[in-house]
Amino acid sequence: MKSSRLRLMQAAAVIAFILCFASTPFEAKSGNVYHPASIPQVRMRWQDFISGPGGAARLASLKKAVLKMKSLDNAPPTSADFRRSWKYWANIHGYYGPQSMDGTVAQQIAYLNSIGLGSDASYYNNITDQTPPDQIAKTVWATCQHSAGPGAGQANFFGWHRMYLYYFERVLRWAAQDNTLRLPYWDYTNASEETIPAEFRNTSSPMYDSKRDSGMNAGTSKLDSTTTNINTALTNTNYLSFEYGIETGIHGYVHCTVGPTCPVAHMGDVPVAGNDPVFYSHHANIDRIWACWQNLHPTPTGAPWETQTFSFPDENGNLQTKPVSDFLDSKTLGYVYDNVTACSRGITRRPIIRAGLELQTLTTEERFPTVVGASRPLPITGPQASVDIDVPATKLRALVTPAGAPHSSILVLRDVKADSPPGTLLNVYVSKKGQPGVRQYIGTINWFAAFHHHEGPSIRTLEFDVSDQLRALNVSTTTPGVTVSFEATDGRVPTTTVTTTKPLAIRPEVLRAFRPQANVQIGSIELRQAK
Ligand SMILES: [Cu+2]
Repeated sequence: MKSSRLRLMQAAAVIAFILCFASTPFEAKSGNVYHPASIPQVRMRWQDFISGPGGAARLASLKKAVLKMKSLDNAPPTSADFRRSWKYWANIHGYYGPQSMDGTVAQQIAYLNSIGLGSDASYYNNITDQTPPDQIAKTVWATCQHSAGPGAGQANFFGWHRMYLYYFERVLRWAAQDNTLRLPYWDYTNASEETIPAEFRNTSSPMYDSKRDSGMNAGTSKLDSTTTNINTALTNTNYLSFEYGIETGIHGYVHCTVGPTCPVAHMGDVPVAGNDPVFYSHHANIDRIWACWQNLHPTPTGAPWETQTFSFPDENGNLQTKPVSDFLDSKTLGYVYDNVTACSRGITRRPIIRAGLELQTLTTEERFPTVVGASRPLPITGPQASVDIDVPATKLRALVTPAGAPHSSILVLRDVKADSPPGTLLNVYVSKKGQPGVRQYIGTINWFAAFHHHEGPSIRTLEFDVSDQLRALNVSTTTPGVTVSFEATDGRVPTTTVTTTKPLAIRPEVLRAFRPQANVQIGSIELRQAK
């Protein structure tokens, strides 16, 4: 029989072990300053990250890490150092090369030339073909995931990118030798933070990238605060619909608008987007938006996407393979977001409904079964286009729920496609039938990840919650339908723009950028009513 002293010592050892390892499910490297922190640290808003006590030290640590990673770009290709390099982490998102699904740099340039965008070929200067040097690289390069849309079983846009940032951040900590370093996020959902943060625009900073829209990089252009408002998106109770909406909405919009345009390097082109330092603060914000949603809605458990596994190298260059389910709670990953309980801009107009988990797997057609009106196919051959949807006045009126009710109606844009990149984004508005001058903004169509030179253009179905817009339009018992209109935009607004309630004229550079030969087509537009 063991002595009580021995049992006490065993218990102490067990407690010490738990204290050391329990807070992270991952392999802790004891003795290393960069082992996954056992106490969650805050991923901060960029402007808080760089200011206040410690701000200068935090920024210095981040810049040191980025410089260190960039210094390893030419490390021996099968070394752990190469797996810690800037280039390697960009290649994990995507790359060009003879073995890449996306083809070579030369093929991308030839594609741009073939569709009349040859003037953007210079953005590919100094971008070189990459070849995975070993089995680890073959396993992890170009593995970025997209969401499959409402009702689909697999959906790991959020899951894969959270894992990607987690391991990237571990490498950052190793590179800075700073166990407290966490990725800051660029919070463009805040209407006062629409300009790319100054550090990323400073040409002598390691955070600078010349391959962006020149106005965005000069700070004379900024994002459009109408497009970056996620108030309505956060009220979406369906996980797959929310994920798809964020990916095809604000996420792609920021890529194409920092651009210079889609599909052009860096941020506008999937295979090379991860080369731009602002990519990681953009995706930290997308990850935070997911955390915001998780804070408001129950995350479904046991969904097929949670058991999917992905592989990344850790800061020691060792391959790690984990299921997405290990990454649902950021606290266990060593970070939490500030402001995660206050993600909406001001007061939301709608309460958050904590919907049952069964709702998470429903398709759009199951959630919004009634088509109250549908349009004819709409070709968009000019920078402005519109189409009417006839709806009996009583049916339209019935869609208008009191302010504060759950979302009651959506607009589904079926089979949105184009032969080649349209050169601009498209803002989408809804108005009373025949009155497109008095319109409500509902969303922006971007073309991030929509074109690949090796395959035809993707055909996407997009959906927009229009409950608040229909209420604001004040449709009456004599309103016989709605008009949906589209207007070309480059997604940017001059920083000197004064807020106005009147629609502004389309700027000349946007008119020049719009490409009618892209032959944008909207298969049909349906106005659908919730169950
Ligand atoms: Cu992205």
